[in-house]
Amino acid sequence: MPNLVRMSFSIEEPLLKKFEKILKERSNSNRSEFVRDLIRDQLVQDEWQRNEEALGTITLIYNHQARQLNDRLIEVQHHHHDAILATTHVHLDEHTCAEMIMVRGKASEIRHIADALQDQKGVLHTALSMSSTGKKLS
Ligand code: NI
Repeated sequence: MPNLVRMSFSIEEPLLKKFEKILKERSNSNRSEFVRDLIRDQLVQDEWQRNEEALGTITLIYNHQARQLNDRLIEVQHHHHDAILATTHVHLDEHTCAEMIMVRGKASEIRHIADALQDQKGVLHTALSMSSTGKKLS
């Protein structure tokens, strides 16, 4: 564990009130932990902007009865087999599927995979959760 260093900063009172309101709404948070989380969020955004190695989770919602959609989705994933770490498939109802695909690679490749999956006809919704390999977060 690195040494902890205390710091202080100035902030406008109305903004401080908003900050304290946010903290109150989060049940398990203190000021220091909140600021650390904000800094790490920014570091992750920077990793994505600089197109570094990142971790992403792509969530797909689709109707499995759409023409050859399963085959097309699997084809895209096989094309990027080196980057795809794991896939979880959940049957939401009689027709609707949810698939969560965990991807590790350059940020641009993760975005490309998400776009290629979203472009398949029959995909109802795609969400990309942008996270980090964690190497630079401590
Ligand atoms: Ni299914």
